[in-house]
Amino acid sequence: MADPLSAHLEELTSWRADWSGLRVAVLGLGVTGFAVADTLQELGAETLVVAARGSDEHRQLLNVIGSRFLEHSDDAGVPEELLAFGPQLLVVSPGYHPDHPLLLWAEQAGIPIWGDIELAWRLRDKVVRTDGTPADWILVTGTNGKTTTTQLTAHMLVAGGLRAAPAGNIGIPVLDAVRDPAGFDVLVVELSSYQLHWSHRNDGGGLAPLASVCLNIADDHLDWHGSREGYVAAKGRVYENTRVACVYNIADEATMHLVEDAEVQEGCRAIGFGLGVPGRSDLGVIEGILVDRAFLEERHSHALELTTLDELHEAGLGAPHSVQNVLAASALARAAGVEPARIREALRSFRMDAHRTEVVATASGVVWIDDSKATNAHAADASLRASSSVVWIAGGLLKGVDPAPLVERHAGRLRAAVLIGVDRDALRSAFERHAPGVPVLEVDGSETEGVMSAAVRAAASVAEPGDVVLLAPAAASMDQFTDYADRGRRFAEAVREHLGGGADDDDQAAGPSASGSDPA
Ligand code: UMA
Repeated sequence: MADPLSAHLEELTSWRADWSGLRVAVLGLGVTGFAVADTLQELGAETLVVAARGSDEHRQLLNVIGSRFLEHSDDAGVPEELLAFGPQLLVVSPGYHPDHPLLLWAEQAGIPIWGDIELAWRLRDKVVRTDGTPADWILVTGTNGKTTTTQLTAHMLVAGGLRAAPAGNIGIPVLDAVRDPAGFDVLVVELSSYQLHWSHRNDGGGLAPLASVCLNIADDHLDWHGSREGYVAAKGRVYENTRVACVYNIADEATMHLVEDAEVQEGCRAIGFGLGVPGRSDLGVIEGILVDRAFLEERHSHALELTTLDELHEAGLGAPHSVQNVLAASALARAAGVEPARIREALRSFRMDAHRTEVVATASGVVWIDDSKATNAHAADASLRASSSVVWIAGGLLKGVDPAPLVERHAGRLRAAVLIGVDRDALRSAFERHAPGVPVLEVDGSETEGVMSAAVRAAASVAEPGDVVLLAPAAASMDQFTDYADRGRRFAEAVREHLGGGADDDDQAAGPSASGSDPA
């Protein structure tokens, strides 16, 4: 662009750089858009926030911070007010599809587009450590297990005496963490494929994490990325420029290839994790003991004990996919220098979040489990594997992914299926083709109210003692619920209402046994 200010964008790599007067269009007014506008206003930039919707609270707050809001429907062309504003930079919220008309317009007009992650990286020196350097970043991505691994890693770092916090896709905009006056030694940043798509632009942004992991790759968000290749490429960006350790999943070759293809910094190591006996430079399991064979001098002959499978079972982390998350988090924490004994301590005190294979109730020999967080086929797959006889509540927004392989794989363990949500056709036909013997019950309607009560009633009508009723929808929730948490909460309420006083007292005691199940 002719505007001389544009030339300075590449110099804007510090909180202390001169951001004043920069005209920035911010796309989206959710938690990200607000954090972006708030940050830039504080730095003296001029912001115009454009979005199809924004909460009343955010809109009011924009007024308070001196920004402006332009409500603009997604298909209404480029608004006059935006043209008149003449943005020199556009910062986009993660939920925007790359083909969004305003992004296509910005590209054509030569306006640089950044994501919030890139902006946060440039501003990470707002609060520095005693030695004057900003917090290190550890990046976590993958199709499933991101949030748990992010939380586990942060928990281990804190146990190791570091000031650390989780941020990013987990729900806390990284800009909020970067601006926290407390300051951190390490930020553990969960990144979605959307956020990775918009990061690592070559104009001065380039994230350089201490360590990074892509936990696994299965089909998800294909409608957003256009293809599996696009999705995988976005995930691969997590490893670019890593300084100490690129952590990958030995059981998922695609993650190893992403490490091989990544441009990393000199001396950075590839560290594998897996449920088998670890090779040198890996973390793994030997006779029920989780060990580190990567971060020690004598790794050809020794291994460091981290914890045992027995201890993980006691902490509710014994399912194979949880063990994988623990190994990945341990690798990241070890890369940051946390001692094995501190990792063990952290694992003893860690508690899983709600809606992740949470036992809601046990009654008449039936265990009711909320895994609403299973928003894609890969997560539902791991959840289904943990039980041998399941009444499966599934459906919602399938996001362009075919559910047939999942149905085919688990047909043998399904007592019945209860289908909810808008994309029931694809699920119904998958059952017709691949599991014709499994009874399929459907809950009509697209309203929030009543969906879960009807689903629970349907499940109860077919469940038998020894069964697990599993809400693991393999789909996003937004067609009928606010989010996965809302879906899980309503499920739990409906279960309690249905059972009345009939639930066993010790409903947390029973649960699906992960022993003997395949690794996820
Ligand atoms: N908007 C439009 N048009 C669009 C898209 C969005 O106008 O085409 C507007 C909306 O009207 C609203 C705003 O953009 O004003 C919402 O922005 P957003 O969808 O990017 O959501 P945020 O509230 O900013 O939250 C985002 C992440 N959301 C998504 O990626 C969809 C949050 O991840 C993340 O926690 C937060 O930033 C902080 O980093 C949520 C998520 O569902 C949990 N992530 C997906 C997942 O985990 O599968 C990727």
